[in-house]
Amino acid sequence: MKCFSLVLTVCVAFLILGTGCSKKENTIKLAIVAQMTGAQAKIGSDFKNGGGIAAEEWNAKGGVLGKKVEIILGDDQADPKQAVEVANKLVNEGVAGIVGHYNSSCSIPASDVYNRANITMITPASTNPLVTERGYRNVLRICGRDDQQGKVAADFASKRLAIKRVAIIHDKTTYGQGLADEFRKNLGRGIEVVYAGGITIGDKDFKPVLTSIKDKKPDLIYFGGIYPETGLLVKQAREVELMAPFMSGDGSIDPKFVEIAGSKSAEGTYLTFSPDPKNIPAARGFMEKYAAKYGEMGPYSIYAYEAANILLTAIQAAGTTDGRAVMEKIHSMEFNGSLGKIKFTEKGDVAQSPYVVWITKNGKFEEYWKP
Ligand code: ABU
Repeated sequence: MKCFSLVLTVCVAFLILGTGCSKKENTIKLAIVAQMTGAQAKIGSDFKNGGGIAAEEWNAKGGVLGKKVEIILGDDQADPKQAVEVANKLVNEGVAGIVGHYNSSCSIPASDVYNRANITMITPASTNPLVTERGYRNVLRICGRDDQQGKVAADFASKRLAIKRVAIIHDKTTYGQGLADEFRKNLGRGIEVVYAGGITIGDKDFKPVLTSIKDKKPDLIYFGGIYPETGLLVKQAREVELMAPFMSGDGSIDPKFVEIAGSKSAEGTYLTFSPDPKNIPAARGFMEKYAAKYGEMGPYSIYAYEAANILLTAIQAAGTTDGRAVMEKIHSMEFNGSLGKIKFTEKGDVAQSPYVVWITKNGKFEEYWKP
């Protein structure tokens, strides 16, 4: 009787605190978190749609551990402080895994929160080396890294374009500045950096800086940043008759870049990204499904899909949502999904991440150069 009273008291206390008694989750909660609002919101949709298809497919097969997969969306607004706030909220909601974030500047501080809670985070797109260089076993990515991407861009500019003078701009973020630094570090001998400087995300008028770059007569303008600013820079460069080709990274390879720049101005822009998933037979099923449901997929839609599949596969294989068991499963397994075989290194990077150079032609992106 005494025991029953004690249990009842504890239950009442839990109910008062709003947590409920013997809280048994009926679903497996999977978080998809990125910038769902703001200038980069298109990326948030790409993540939501890609990860959502994975959840639908698992639910159609009976779910994971016999439970339905429930997607919990998080909006970090591409803001590091907001990312930490959202991370804490997702931990409190009891999510079993995180697909996200997009911006390296959000993934890095948010992953401190997930690390303390032993929740595995797989970022589909954060490429700054620091994401996986802090020894966090629960932090992984299925994209490549900017030390790889920056080198491929620099090799292309040095060897293929044989440039002699380059202007380097970045958006002052962890990703943009980091990528621009990697590009610069890997340039061949004898290439003069005629301009190097940062712009501010959200600014709309880049003509003063572009006009000063024009006077320095670069053969190439390299930009480390994301498509809203890339689009404006390319558009306004042509408006001030700065006609040197542009080059940027994976943050710019989005149809929105062409929409903002205009197809004519965007023509010939070089971008580094992973090889075209169109050429991966295993990617076809997802791509067709995505196109039928949402139209053209974004660069990282399939990466969000695959990150979700890896997390759900590991939970199923571990037989539990226990954070440590899930992260160890992920490290020990080889996954064979829509992007082909994926095996993680000890650090949490993918064992292989070959970057190639793409070119913008008639408003579309196509593979152009392989190192
Ligand atoms: N890698 C694309 C941009 C996202 C980021 O790493 O910040």
